[in-house]
This record gives sequence, C-alpha cells and structure tokens, in this order.
Amino acid sequence: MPSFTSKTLLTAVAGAASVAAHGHVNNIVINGVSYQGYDPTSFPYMSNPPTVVGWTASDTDNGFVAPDSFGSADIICHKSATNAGGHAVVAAGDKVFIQWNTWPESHHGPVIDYLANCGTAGCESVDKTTLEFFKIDEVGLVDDSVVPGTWGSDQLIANNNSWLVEIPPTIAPGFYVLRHEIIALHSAGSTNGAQNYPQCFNLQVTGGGSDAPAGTLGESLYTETDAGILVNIYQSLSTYDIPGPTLISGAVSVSQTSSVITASASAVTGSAAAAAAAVATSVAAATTSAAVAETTSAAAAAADDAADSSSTTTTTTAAAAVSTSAAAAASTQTQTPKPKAGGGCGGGAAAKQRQHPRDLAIIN
Ligand SMILES: [Cu+2]
Repeated sequence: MPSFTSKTLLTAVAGAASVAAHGHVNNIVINGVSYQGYDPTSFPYMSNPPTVVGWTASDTDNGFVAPDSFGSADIICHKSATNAGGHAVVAAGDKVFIQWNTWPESHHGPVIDYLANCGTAGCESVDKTTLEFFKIDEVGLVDDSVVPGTWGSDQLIANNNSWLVEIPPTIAPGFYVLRHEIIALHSAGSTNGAQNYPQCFNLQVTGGGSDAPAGTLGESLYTETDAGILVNIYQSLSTYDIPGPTLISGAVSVSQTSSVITASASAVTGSAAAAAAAVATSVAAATTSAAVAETTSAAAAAADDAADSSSTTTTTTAAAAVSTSAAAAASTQTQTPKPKAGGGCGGGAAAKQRQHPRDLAIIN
C-alpha cells in the first residue's frame, strides 16, 4: 500500500502530470498526399489557424476523455470539438494513413476506427451529436504472452506512431467523419481509469458501392463498465473485448505499414465541384506539412511533377487529382519520427517520471 507520503506526492504531481503531452494526429496521408490535422497544442494560440481536415478540439494538453464523459459530447471528437473547416477526398477502397506526433509506450490499448455519414450538407456543418458511427477497423489485444501484452497501440508505435485504415470498398459515396481512436488502458483496472483519445477527420468518399451501415451515436458508443473499458491489463487476459459496436461486414483489415509522402494538399472546402481546383492548386504547397520535410529531394521532385500535371487537369475530379500523386507514391518507407520537445509521457526513464499519477500508482 502506498504510504501517506506517496499519496501526498501523487496528489501534488496530479496537476503537472495532466499537462504532459500524449499525442494528437499531426496529418493524414491518402495516396501519398498529406493533409494537415488539427494541432491542439498550437492552433488555439494562432490568430489565424489554417483550415484543416482535422476537427478542432480543446485538448491543449493532448489529454484524454475519461469514461465518466462517455455520455457527453466530448467523447465524439474530443473535448469541446467543433467541425473541421475542410475535408480530404478519398476513394472507397483506398487507405488513409493516420500519423500521430507521438505515443507513449506505457499507454497500451486498442486502436479503433469508425465512419459516420454526414449527409448531403457535408461534415463541415453537421451536428456532431447526430452522427451515427459504424466501426470499420479495430485491433485490440494482439498477444498476451507477456503481460501487459502487445496491443493495437504497440503496433501503432512500431509503425512510426501511425495507423493505416482502409475505407471499405463497398461503402456508399458521400461525406463522412472518420473517427480514429486509441483507448489507453494502463489505468483501466480502476473505475474511470481508461483514457480515450478520439481524433476526427472529414472525408469525402468517392466511388464505392451502396453500403450505408447502421451506426451508433457517439454518446452511446461506450459505458464505464464495458468489459473492454474497466479491465486490468496487468493480469493475464485470455480474451479482450474491444469496446463499441461490432465491425461492419464490409470492413477490411490491413497490415500496418507507413505511407511515403509525395505531396501535401490543403483541406478541400466548399462543394465537391470546387474541390477539384482546390486540390490541384494546393498540391505543391509542401511547406504546410512538417512531415514533408522528411521526404527526399527525389520525392519533392515527384511532388512537383504531380503538381504540374495536376494543374493542367483542373477540370477533373478531386479524386483524380489525388490519384495523380498516388502514382508517385511507389514505395513505402518509414519516416523519421520527430517528437516535440517535452512531449509525451513515455520513452525513457526520465519521461516515465512524468506519467499520470495513476501510472505512478500502478507502478508503485
Ligand atoms: Cu498518460
């Protein structure tokens, strides 16, 4: 049992620990084209933040949504989230590469992806409390031979802190919110100990089929006592119940690999017709994405080529402009992660001292 002194210490560090960064999605990549996400640690302090495909949220500490908020709108797209100002275009059957800035090793848990149809008005104005999410991807406990096991989050870390998800090929075309989520379970053995890190992005899905799966309102996705929410991962688990509704029948499981970035694009705004020109003219704006700095000069040249060819085809659809860049994305390679200074509560002994009081309580 912890002594009175250590309890006092845990209480004392609680405020500071909550400031320690965990992570957020820096950008998403579709067929080699990178779209900037919402950075909750810098955008709130900008007088004129860029319009991006990621939803705005108030988690300036890169923090989480706790189970006692599962019934509140914060669980939908993170704290006080508001609609992203633009979207990315993706064809059904294509993959979306979701790049986190960092993820702490200690924060084991499932990685889950949902879509929700926004209707004809699009996702930039939809009421988030009406969105009905259906699950297109989930990875929970992969291997439990060594407690606390290997989880989806560990695969994410091994994949350069990123996740690849396929848009179901049979899904009906339209506007969708992609809700990507890591649930950290390192403290989930206690009530209200799990930590949900939802991240939302606006997509326009082209092509596809006619599937329109039934979904679940965000505020009804989970309960505090779900088997996959209130669970002690520091004991051997024979099975792990990934929380939330079951996968849709059209879901496609993909192995985790990185996507090389060959170009970047601004979020598409306005109608689908306007989308084509917006993508075509912005595809060479490489400086808007930090990750593009990682690409080789050859890749940069390819991006220029892609931009050149795109600019001559502004009458084509946005999807076509994106696939032009896709051709340049011939290989896959791992990007060099660039964790922000002072970010994260994992990765090394020193960092471990900055974990949540809950983490410390477990260790102690
Ligand atoms: Cu933490």
